[in-house]
Amino acid sequence: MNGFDTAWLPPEAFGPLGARRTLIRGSGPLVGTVRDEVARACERFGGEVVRDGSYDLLLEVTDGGLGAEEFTCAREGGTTTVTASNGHGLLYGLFHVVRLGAQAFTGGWPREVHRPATELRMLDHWDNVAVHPVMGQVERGYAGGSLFWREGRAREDFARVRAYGRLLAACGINAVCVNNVNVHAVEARLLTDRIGEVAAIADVLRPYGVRTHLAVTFAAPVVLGGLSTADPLEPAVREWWAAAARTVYAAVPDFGGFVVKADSEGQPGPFTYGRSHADGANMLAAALAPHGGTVHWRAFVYDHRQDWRDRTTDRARAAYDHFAPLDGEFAAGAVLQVKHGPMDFQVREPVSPVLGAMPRTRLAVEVQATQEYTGQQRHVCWLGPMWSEVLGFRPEGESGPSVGELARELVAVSNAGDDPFWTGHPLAQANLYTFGRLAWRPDADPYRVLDEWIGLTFPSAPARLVEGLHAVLDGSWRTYEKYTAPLGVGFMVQSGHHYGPSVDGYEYSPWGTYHFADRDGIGVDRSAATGTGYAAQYAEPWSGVYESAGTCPDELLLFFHHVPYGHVLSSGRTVIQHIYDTRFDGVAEAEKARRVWAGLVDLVEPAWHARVAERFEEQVRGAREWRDQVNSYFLRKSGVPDAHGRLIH
Ligand code: GCV
Repeated sequence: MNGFDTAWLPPEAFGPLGARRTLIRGSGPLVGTVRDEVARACERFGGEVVRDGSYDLLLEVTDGGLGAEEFTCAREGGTTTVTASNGHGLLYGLFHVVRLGAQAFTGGWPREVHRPATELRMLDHWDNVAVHPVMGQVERGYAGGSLFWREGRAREDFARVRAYGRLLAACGINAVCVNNVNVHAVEARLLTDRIGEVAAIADVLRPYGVRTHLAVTFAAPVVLGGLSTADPLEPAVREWWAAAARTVYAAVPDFGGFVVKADSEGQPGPFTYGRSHADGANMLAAALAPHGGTVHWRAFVYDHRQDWRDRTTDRARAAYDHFAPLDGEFAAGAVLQVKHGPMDFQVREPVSPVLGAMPRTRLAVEVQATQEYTGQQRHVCWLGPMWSEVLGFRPEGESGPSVGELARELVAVSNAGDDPFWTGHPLAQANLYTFGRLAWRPDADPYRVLDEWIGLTFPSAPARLVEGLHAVLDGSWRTYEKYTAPLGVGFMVQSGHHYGPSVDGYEYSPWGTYHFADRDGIGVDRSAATGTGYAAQYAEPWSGVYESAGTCPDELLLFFHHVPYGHVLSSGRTVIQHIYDTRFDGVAEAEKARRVWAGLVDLVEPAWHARVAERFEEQVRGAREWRDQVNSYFLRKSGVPDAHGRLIH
């Protein structure tokens, strides 16, 4: 197992394999971090930090006209040179060298400039300070307790937070929100009398270039300030927030800003006062603006008390209906944080139409690294290919910009906790790393990013291990999709905790998540012609593509259309046969991945290998359960037998 403070630090970059003599020039707090990191690597692997004389690695702060997080890297005459205009860029440059390993000290190459494509690359922690009676300490957390909070307050020992800071810097993440967007009573006070605890965390993350953000409750002026209202247009409320922001910045001078979940799943918001979400967000942006902070205002707003009998309300429409009309009304310091799909982090959803509909709004795309609906870190499910598809989607078709180009920021719900392996399932570390690297460069090839993670995690991995890891991870998202809910229909999970199959688990619930399966067919009609009209929220060509069952991509068919079981997909199979076949295939693929992993036992550190092996037992059990429940349900509903006569119960 990697030590906490040396994870993703393989021996190839320093010592006999890499830099023997490193010269570091420049000053400033993050340059200190670079010095510490290099010193630690040399202590571990060999090599030394020198003050003069010859060197084969130069890390230098120069006045080269580079932006804040940028760096250059070149190799000439046996010396590798990294330059940046400040310590933050230099730190990223150092981690670039670490990623390259021995390759950073081989041959020569001209100066390359590296810069992030997005301004903010953030992890949202859904961590509660106090253990919540239903959600536990980390809402939808599958990696142990919180990294930040323990026994009702900030941890006393921050060694693990420091190690986390360096992991974040190693993959390019520059912001975290340290508490749950569902802000309970104790956590609300982090904004005011408990800000000191936030400041202590910020002090530990700052040397790694990570700014701290805080989730706040919209009702704070009432619940903390004793005001009678939280109306965003009320002067006393605005002054309360301005004063709160001043207190926060006095404690955390580089505080990033607030994250707000308003009018969503029971959280308070501006609707109570007949105000718009732009009114709410702009009030907070105004309070933060004098200090350089921003508010991340979430677009996850929908009616969670829907009557399942009501076919006119469509949860998928909600974010667009609420927010698209507000385009252009948000202040410069307000970022609209939009979930990548219109529903809720399902294994397959179309890309949210909001992302193509708000050109005059600063947008952040939110993905879920924590695997709430993708196996809860008990199943291996590497999400790189899914995120890459989302970021590569072009809302206006081929000639228009991609989501990765439209979004100025990327946010993931964190999958890390105080688990010894960081992420519960050790292979879920790949999701953390991949998110950071895709946030840095949304058009990066996710499979090359996976290679980087493999190189950092398994130093000098022999080809058999690299191939084995790719075999287990590359297709794992599609494998998971195959044995769970079919063709974009989503939500066939057990209610509440969302783990394991329950085909009708949400069918008659108030949450707006239905599949409408009956004896004849399945799916939600979201066409404009006969359904909820959701398909029309897209621009052309997508509105046309999704409108017709004939042109809708197979994998989203049941998201957009209600079709008979005998409907023939573009794959040539009927919907019902697709359901049966893919459930069987998904289980076979999970079983194969388990075998591949077992065959790597001689190449992986025993505790690491054992943890993954144990998770594979559960994954295979779970996949079979999914297969059998889903197939039996649809055989019983449709009465259509499997064309291949396999066992369905
Ligand atoms: C933090 C889903 C999850 C909730 C989560 C919510 C959100 O509904 O199940 O646990 O709340 O998304 O994104 O706010």
